[in-house]
Amino acid sequence: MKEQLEQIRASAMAALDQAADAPALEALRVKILGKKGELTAVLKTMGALPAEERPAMGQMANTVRADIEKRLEQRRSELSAQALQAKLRAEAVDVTIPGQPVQQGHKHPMYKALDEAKEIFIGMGFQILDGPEVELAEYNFTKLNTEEGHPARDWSDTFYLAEDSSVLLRTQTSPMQIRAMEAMKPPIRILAPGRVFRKDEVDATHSPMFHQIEGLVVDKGITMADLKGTLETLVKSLYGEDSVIRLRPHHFPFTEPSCEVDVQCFKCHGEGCPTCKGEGWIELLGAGMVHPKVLENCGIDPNEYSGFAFGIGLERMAMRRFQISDLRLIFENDIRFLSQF
Ligand code: 2NM
Repeated sequence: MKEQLEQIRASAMAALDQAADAPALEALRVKILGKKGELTAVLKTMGALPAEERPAMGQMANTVRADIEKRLEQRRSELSAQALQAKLRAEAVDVTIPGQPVQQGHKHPMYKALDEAKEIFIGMGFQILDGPEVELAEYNFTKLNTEEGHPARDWSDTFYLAEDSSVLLRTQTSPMQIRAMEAMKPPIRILAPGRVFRKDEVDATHSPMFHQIEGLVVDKGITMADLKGTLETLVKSLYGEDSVIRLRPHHFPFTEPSCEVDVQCFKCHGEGCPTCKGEGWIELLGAGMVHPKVLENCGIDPNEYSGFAFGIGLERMAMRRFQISDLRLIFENDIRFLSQF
């Protein structure tokens, strides 16, 4: 029996040294130390030994088991260390390999122009507002003193979303001004930039979707002089301190009096040239004193308060700012064009 135990120990040690991985180790443990294992089988024959030999054999069997278990544990940690090393080698990342250069974009020229305008108005204490593009005719027209039957409300000019013409894509950003006047108490100084929609055919100066920046100031004692000073500040910041503007009488339903604002041609300084089409002046925007009816429609007493408002086409502003000749270039998003700005 002693030889048998020695034999089991020797072959177990050799087999454990050979084992290549954790499953192989486990199979060996079952084969040698398990309930039906080699060592257990030998122990079962102990009963056949003379009584005086049993303690020594029992002790030896325990030593053999302990030796095998110790070796088993050693191999287990050796193999798991090896496995970890192999995994680390396999998953190694070479952090010294140069990266792929990232193609960096930049702001669209129209949004550069918008950001410039926003900064100028924020500097004058205006708040920037955002509003819905799908509007009620009530806000887009009626409250803006443009009653039913007015030609601006015609189906041929406006994208209506309801058969009864009550819901539409806003044709101007002024409905946002109405919402602001209803919600805020004067003094009000707001700027509402955003998309507007009109049934226009696409050409070099028209698009069914374009952007407007509308501004509104309402307070006690606001006059046309405030309007002119504010717009002069805008134009001088955009086109230079020596810029000259003029106000021409005009008509809008929501302002009275109304005007159009021109800037003296920055190329020819009023002489007349191709840039200003020989006029000497370039049309910039529409503006006026908010109509008393519009103030009233928003719950503001026109005897106590007055205000001015203006609207600028953002695309046209960007085209002038960056000398872009065709409106379609703004919307085509051709990288070869956009990367120039
Ligand atoms: C323009 C021209 C003139 C305008 C008026 C208002 C409001 F809501 F206060 F009545 N908002 N915007 C206005 C006035 C817009 O765009 C060419």
